Amino acid sequence: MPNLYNRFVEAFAPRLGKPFIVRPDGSTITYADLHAATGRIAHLFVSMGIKPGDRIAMQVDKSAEGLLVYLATLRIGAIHLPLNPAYTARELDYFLRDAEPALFVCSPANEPVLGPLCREIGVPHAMTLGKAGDGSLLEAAGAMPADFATVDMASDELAAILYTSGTTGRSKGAMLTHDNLGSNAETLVDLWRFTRDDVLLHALPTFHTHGLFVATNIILLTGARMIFLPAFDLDAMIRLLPRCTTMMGVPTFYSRLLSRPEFTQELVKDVRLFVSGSAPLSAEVHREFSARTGHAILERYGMTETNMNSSNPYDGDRVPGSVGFPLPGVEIRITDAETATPLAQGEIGMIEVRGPNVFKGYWRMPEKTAEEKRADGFFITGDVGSFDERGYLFISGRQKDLIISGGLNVYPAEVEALIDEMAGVAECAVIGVPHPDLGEGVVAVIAARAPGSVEAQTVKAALTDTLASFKRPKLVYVVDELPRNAMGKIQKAELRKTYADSFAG
Ligand code: MLC
Ligand code: AMP
Repeated sequence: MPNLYNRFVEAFAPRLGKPFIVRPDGSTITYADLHAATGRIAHLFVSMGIKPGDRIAMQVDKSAEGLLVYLATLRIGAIHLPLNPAYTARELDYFLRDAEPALFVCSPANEPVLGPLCREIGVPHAMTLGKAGDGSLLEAAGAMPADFATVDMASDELAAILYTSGTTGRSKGAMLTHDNLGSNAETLVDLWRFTRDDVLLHALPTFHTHGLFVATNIILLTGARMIFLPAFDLDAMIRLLPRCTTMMGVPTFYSRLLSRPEFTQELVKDVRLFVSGSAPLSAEVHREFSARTGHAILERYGMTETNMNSSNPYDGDRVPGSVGFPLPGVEIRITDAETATPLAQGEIGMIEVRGPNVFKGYWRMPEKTAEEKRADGFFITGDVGSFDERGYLFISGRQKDLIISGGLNVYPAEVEALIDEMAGVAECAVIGVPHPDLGEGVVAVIAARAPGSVEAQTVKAALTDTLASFKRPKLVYVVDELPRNAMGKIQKAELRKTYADSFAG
């Protein structure tokens, strides 16, 4: 039973003829289809020699079939490793060498570049999966039998590895167990009152915790259905929301919906729950949304390493600007970042989390795991916040040097390292400043070696092939020198003030 897939089967078995996925064109994948297709893919993987514990890495455009690959991976006891399609070949090179997958699945269009990369690195198998289910993977799986005995797993064995960048150096693979994912999804089903009658509008990417584990696992655990968009599409969302009972999104989804006059209370009269997370939802958007629709968005707080930690209540006040209460079974404490001493209610400090939701550790980086997990099992999130007198958690900042742009994380250190290497650059600082659509926008401030030695356009162009597009600075400023404090450290806070209005208006 601890295999997460078996938890799903228990929930959806009475619903085999019902849709799991409805595409915008009306076509469906029923639970019976899901079970048969994942059985075929599982047989294919086993026939290729893929074993429990092996990694199956995947960088594909969003598709329902991609979710079937995730589920088949679980069924054979292998480890799902999804990668953002925006990553460049340079970024992929690192992930493939670090994770040493047994199989890499890419989109057919990328095969000419990524097939040879896999051969060079020594990845044993490469297959393709296109947006429409085309490609070699499903073609080969089609010849396999549908019945497959899902492999038993211990609850602390790995189900997935999701890479997160770090404040220094290399990206780290967060290792998530079957129980991390299963326990968290079960808690959320109860807390957010999901039932088989729910219809979720799914417009998030499926390579991150939010769209993959929170949204999809909840639906699988209730035998409900999702209307599944192949990409973020505001027109389609407005068209489809009247058929939905619930939606999950990053704050940008909500501010974009509000930008449309046709987004009204009447349009969403059958929706019972809007959930926001992955980045701070501004109190202003929360209030405007309530005024427009009568719905208080339910904001929750999570991380790749911990799944979901806290949530505003289903019943009761959903407080703008707060991420709510610790989830049942999850402990959250606020500590002094230096001494690790727990702080009193109301005091601002490091947010630490402990519970069945917290990951097993970083892939092949025991020293990094030890740095971020305390001996008593609490994980140091890098987020800073406090509890109010009613027990609501407020996140007031981040101790980690991280930018969250449209719900996607950008670590300045990674971008700075690439810019610092460029000709004519003395040094640079990459900062996040307020962005009306994305929450924070990435800005690079560069000190030139000599007047005219570097140009903003050249820097932007040089990053095109090396860095995923969402990480690239939207604005580049070239200056004579960067502000420093008495210790000689670049003053990023000062730069954030100077460039605060860069995206205004
Ligand atoms: C796209 N672009 C972005 C961007 N998304 N730039 C900065 N930040 C982003 N988030 C760039 C593209 O590279 C492109 O650049 C241009 O913007 C237009 O691209 P697009 O694909 O048309 O953008 P769009 O579809 O509008 O996407 C925006 C978005 C998307 C906000 C809908 O980024 C999104 O779905 N974000 C959600 C991310 C997510 O799921 N996060 C959860 C992490 S899990 P160019 O230069 O090519 O024109 C987590 C834990 C938790 O954090 O608690 O949930
Ligand atoms: P990721 O590494 O992509 O999982 O991003 C996790 C980070 O997103 C957290 O450490 C927080 O900084 C941030 N985050 C997630 N949810 C929220 C939220 N509701 N409010 C503020 N920040 C959030």
